[in-house]
Amino acid sequence: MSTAGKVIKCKAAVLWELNKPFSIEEVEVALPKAYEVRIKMVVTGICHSDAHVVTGTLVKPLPVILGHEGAGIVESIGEGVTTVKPGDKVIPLFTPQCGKCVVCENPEGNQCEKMKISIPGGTMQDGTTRFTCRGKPIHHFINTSTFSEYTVVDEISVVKIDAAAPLEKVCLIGCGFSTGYGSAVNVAKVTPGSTCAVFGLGGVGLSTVIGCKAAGAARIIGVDINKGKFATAKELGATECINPQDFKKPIHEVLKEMTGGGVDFSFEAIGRFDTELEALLCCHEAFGVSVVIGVPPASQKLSVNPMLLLAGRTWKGAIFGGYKSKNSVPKLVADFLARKFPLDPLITHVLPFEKINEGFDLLHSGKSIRTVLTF
Ligand code: CND
Ligand code: ZN
Ligand code: ZN
Repeated sequence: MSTAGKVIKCKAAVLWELNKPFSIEEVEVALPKAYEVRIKMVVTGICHSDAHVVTGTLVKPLPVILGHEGAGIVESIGEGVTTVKPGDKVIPLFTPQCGKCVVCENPEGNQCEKMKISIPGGTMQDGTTRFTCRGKPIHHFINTSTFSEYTVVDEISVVKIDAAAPLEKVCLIGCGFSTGYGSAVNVAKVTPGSTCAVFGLGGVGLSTVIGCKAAGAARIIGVDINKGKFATAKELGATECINPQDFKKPIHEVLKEMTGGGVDFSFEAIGRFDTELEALLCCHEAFGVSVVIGVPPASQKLSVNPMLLLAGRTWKGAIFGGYKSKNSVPKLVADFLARKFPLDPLITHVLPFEKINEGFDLLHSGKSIRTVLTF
């Protein structure tokens, strides 16, 4: 029975309050309005940014349906939609590409003016929501809300991908893989023969390792307090892995000694002030580039003396690996199909959607890299 033109009742994971488990609820998903797309989700990954909302590290309005690393099939489209049609395999884009704003028109940068990661948001572009649960409107999350059997997104926040793509794998291109990989190849622009340090070897950091290797780095040093991540990091290209807890001195000093003055490129894929500073300090003071990938705690500040940059260091950051999403995601999917990079080693667990809280427990315990939930 066709669902097009009807309100859909389906299951979704609703976060009602901070620091509480997700509640699997029946929600109503309204019709897509003009320039909107309703998607039947097939799979969704769990990323640490979702967990940051649960803990309040990333401030977003509640109640909310989280999830931003999914893949699905277009169920129906609103008036005026031209870039996707029902039946298309798609990936929702938490960083949209409107194609018209100053950022979209600039060859540099990718944070389209239609979405800012730093503002609460929580609605469609028209300021309203398409989700209702127990009679209450439920907020959207960064244009995606993939923790629902059906979701509605703006057309600028979704892209068609190759019909041959295995959705249970390429969903990672919706966030973790592209964020990490792009941080190495687009944002830092890692050079052949260089030395890199990657702080945090979760789904994002390991994808950075893959990117550093693809860019031809000669040395890739993984840094994590969970030694359980080292084997996969080495499989994906890390040449050495170190645990800061094994050393008495700060880890940036250890890294400087290991590399004769500092690494060429460093990446922080954790989301902590102390490690963001350590990552900055471990890159060479004259030519090092340090990239902030991890989402830092909201409404707190890190005090840094600009002297750290005066000798020539570069400190930068990016969302979604600096990729202009609509242009890049279909190409990344094609590259995956052409076996230019692996995704399988990043997917350690596959669970039915209903076990979403188990998936978050695996993330917090450090036992998983990526858990993919299937609908
Ligand atoms: P995940 O939890 O899988 O990995 C984090 C890793 O960091 C784990 O292996 C931890 O053991 C390790 N770690 C924790 N504390 C320390 C420490 N003190 N020193 C060394 N290692 C430590 O997280 P993820 O890979 O899903 O996400 C990583 C960060 O990237 C997180 O902050 C997330 O919010 C952020 C992110 C950013 C973007 C973007 O567009 N910039 C997109 N998605 C996620
Ligand atoms: Zn734009
Ligand atoms: Zn993410």
